Amino acid sequence: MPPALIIIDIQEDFLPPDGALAVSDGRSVVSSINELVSNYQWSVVVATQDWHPKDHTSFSSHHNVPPFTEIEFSHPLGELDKTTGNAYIRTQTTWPDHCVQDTHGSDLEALFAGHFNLITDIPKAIIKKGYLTDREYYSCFQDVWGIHHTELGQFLKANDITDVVMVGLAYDFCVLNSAIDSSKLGFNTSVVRDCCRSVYPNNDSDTDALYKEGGVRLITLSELTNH
Ligand code: VGL
Ligand code: ZN
Repeated sequence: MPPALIIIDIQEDFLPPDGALAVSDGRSVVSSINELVSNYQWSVVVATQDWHPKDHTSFSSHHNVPPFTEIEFSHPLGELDKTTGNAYIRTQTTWPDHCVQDTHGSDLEALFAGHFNLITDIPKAIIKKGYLTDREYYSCFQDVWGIHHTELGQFLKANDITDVVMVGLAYDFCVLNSAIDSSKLGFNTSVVRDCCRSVYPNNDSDTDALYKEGGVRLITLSELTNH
């Protein structure tokens, strides 16, 4: 059974030169990913789409702070802190407004024209995340509190997937959290590192370690055989 290919957040807002949250050199992964879609054998192909309402809680504008400010979040349905019994508090980055629903910045159709859009012989899915206003999503499986789950886990299980290959943006946020969750869910998970780019590339060696701790295999395009 070939693996599932999961393409994370290839959207204009994560791409230079004009993306609101442009990941440096991000555009260079688009053509390799399109080739991956067309030239390799997959059981299913999934594209994820960061899809925020315009007043989303992850936006710095929502909190009247400058972008990239770290602030504390809790959620009434989130887990409780085991020592205090109060709502668990998570420190999270606030981002420039990005991937607002139905804007050019959140679009992925144009980027996949002729590749993802032309798949007709295997199941494919677009999985949206981040559409609930009051919570952040980095993983394409669930929000950061683990309360709401997208339909991705079900889609993979319904298609008898055992192995998952992930690529996309950003290596240190959504790809990282998605890959760790994929591994936790029992999928044998690999990330094609040269088809990813980071928001903070200077921290890549720390990020690599987080993947390894999460049981995720890091590979390069050249190691991916044309199965
Ligand atoms: C992402 C920050 C905010 C990502 C999404 O796709 O990595 N990062 N929203
Ligand atoms: Zn986002």
